[in-house]
Amino acid sequence: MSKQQGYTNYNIPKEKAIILAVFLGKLKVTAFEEQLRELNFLIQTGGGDTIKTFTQSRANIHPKWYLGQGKVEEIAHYIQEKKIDLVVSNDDLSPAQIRNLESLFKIKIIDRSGIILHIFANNARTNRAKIQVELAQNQYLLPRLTRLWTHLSKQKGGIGMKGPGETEIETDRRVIRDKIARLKKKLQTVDKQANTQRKWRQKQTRISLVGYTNVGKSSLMNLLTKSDVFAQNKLFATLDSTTRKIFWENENPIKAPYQLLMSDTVGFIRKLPHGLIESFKSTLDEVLESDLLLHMVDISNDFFEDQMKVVLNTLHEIGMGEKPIITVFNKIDNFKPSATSEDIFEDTSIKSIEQFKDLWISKEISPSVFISVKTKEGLDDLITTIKHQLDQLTKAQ
Ligand SMILES: Nc1nc2c(ncn2[C@@H]2O[C@H](COP(=O)(O)OP(=O)(O)OP(=O)(O)O)[C@@H](O)[C@H]2O)c(=O)[nH]1
Ligand SMILES: [Mg+2]
Repeated sequence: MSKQQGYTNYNIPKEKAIILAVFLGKLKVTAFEEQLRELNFLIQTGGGDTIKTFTQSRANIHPKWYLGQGKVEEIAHYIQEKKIDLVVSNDDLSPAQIRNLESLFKIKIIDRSGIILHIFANNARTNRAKIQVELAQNQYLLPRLTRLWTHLSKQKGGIGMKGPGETEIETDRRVIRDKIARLKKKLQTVDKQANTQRKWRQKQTRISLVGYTNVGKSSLMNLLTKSDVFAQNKLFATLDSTTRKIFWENENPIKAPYQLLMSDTVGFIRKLPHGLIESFKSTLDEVLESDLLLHMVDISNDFFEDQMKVVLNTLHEIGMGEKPIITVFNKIDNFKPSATSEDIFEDTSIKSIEQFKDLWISKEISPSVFISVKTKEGLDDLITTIKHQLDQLTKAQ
């Protein structure tokens, strides 16, 4: 672990959190459960401990309370009885819903975007990432400021109350507006510097790792570039992109005609707050200028197909939908046959990774490789496929 990127919050007692979630019936139950598992993981990564999850099946989200009024009153009792610190909702709440729930619960309410922003604020290490996160945080906060929030932030820190580093979140609207303007200017200056840095790389062939959060991008980066990027079983361990030379084949850099550079980038997640995508666009320029994308997928996750869709949609949204892609299925050491859903292969029940490979490759969606960074299986194949793809691209030019 690089010292610079170590987490600092180990000694702070965990905040007791509860989750509120509406089940709208449009999703499959298993997909809803996966959302809750992921939200739980987000809370844990952010330094909280989920004590209980309250769910309710409804036709619509309640405009005033998110859940039904009776349920909300029951939750208010629970909060008081169990001395809960934090309420996290699975869906993004309107400023009015936050105000109403806060006035009843009298504790912090954070939605999914709020937790994601909090994790980003905790994990931002480089100057650029800090500015980007702080900007997104302030933009998110501006319409949501409540009197309780102002009151709480004066009392103590905790989830959602801190900006990047140790700075307390500002709760005065006017000051926040000024801050947003200042951060935007600052970001422009930093982006300009980064652009100059990127120029020297322009003649080299570049590959970017993209994918859902926690799929193993930084682990692969470390292995192939002999570097020490922070990789851990936490969400959004990486925020800023890092670019290094690829070393493989007897530990020498891959020889001409390519000087291969690889960039590791921020991971994606479903419902990534829009402000964050906006702020991180400049970091993702690295990806925009790369010749080839490695879309890394965690094949051991039951919902890897959903995760793939989120990544491809996000890439589209930021204007990178047309880049050549190699799909890299990682964690094959942990492949569970049950993980493959019937979505891709309809009635076929998948019994082994071999069978999955054959079926997937026969679909020829994009070139794909199956690897395990943990056991190093499939890495030679990955390098060969990368070279082959780059050859094809050069020929096509
Ligand atoms: N079983 C198994 N675990 C792996 C493999 N590759 C990575 N991991 C684990 O997956 C977790 C996430 O790895 P990272 O490399 O940090 O993932 P990332 O995609 O960079 O994640 P973020 O930067 O947080 O978006 C770590 O605990 C790794 O040890 C693999 O091939 N098999
Ligand atoms: Mg990473």
